[in-house]
Amino acid sequence: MDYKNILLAKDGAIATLTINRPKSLNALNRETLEEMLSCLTGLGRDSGVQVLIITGAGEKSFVAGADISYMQGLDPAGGKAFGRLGHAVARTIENLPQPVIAAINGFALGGGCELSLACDIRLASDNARFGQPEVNLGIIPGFGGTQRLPRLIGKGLANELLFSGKIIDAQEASRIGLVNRVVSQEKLMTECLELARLICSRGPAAVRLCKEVVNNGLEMDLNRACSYEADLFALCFTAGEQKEGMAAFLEKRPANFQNK
Ligand code: CO8
Repeated sequence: MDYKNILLAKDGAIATLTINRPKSLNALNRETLEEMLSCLTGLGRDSGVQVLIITGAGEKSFVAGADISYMQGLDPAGGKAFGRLGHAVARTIENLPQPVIAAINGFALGGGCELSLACDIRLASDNARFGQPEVNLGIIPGFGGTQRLPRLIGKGLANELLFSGKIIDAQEASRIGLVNRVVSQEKLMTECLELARLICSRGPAAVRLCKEVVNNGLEMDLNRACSYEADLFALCFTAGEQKEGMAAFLEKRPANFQNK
């Protein structure tokens, strides 16, 4: 399917979704979010895709936020609909069976920072900048930032970013746990692809179950979450992957999970 605001590329089992509005620093308007929702829904059903990378076009910006020129004319009903669309995109990313890596190649502000928060893993280039500058526009984050940011980096650090709207650099983002690590701009996609390939070499069903139990388990109390983990652990023993993985270890050879 052809999209106007995003690009989708596939390289074997790795898909890359690029938000492609570089002239407005990849700001998210309604059309872009709708295209993302449609594309992500399709990827979720594509068993040939094992890892998704999300990035922004150009060298300056991942996503500089929701599109301010689109939001300017919204009334409360329009604001709610736009917020709900954003949440649908974020929830779809979280609920995708495949792991999602955010390749943060520049500004990740407002909705851009929030988009990265919905991903499972965040790698940033050294020119990346992060912030939730919404209060500077007279609004609050509406794409999950008030919820996912404190859950990821803790309430105190999140509140500082949310209340001040200040922008931090990639090193600071790494120090506070907002991103996994920082690499040079030139190496960002290579690092993301290397990580994606490593994930693809593991048992695909096991990787998907890991994502499911981490995301759902974090919403439960520890007792229920551990019991849930035990159920999914048991499920692993119904699949050929477990037999192949363990046989390979004992036979001192690399596991081959294809078609297991
Ligand atoms: N929306 C629309 N256009 C944008 C945005 C944006 N968020 N960010 C940049 N642009 C446009 C600029 O208007 C400019 O367009 P033009 O060339 O036509 O004038 C072009 O991109 C280049 O930007 P700048 O000239 O400003 O580039 P600078 O290098 O000088 O500055 C900055 C880069 C610092 C990133 C600056 O552009 C900026 O501050 N942008 C706005 C950042 C921001 O406030 N983001 C938060 C937006 S609010 C939000 O995200 C709410 C989330 C709620 C979502 C709800 C559901 C999805």
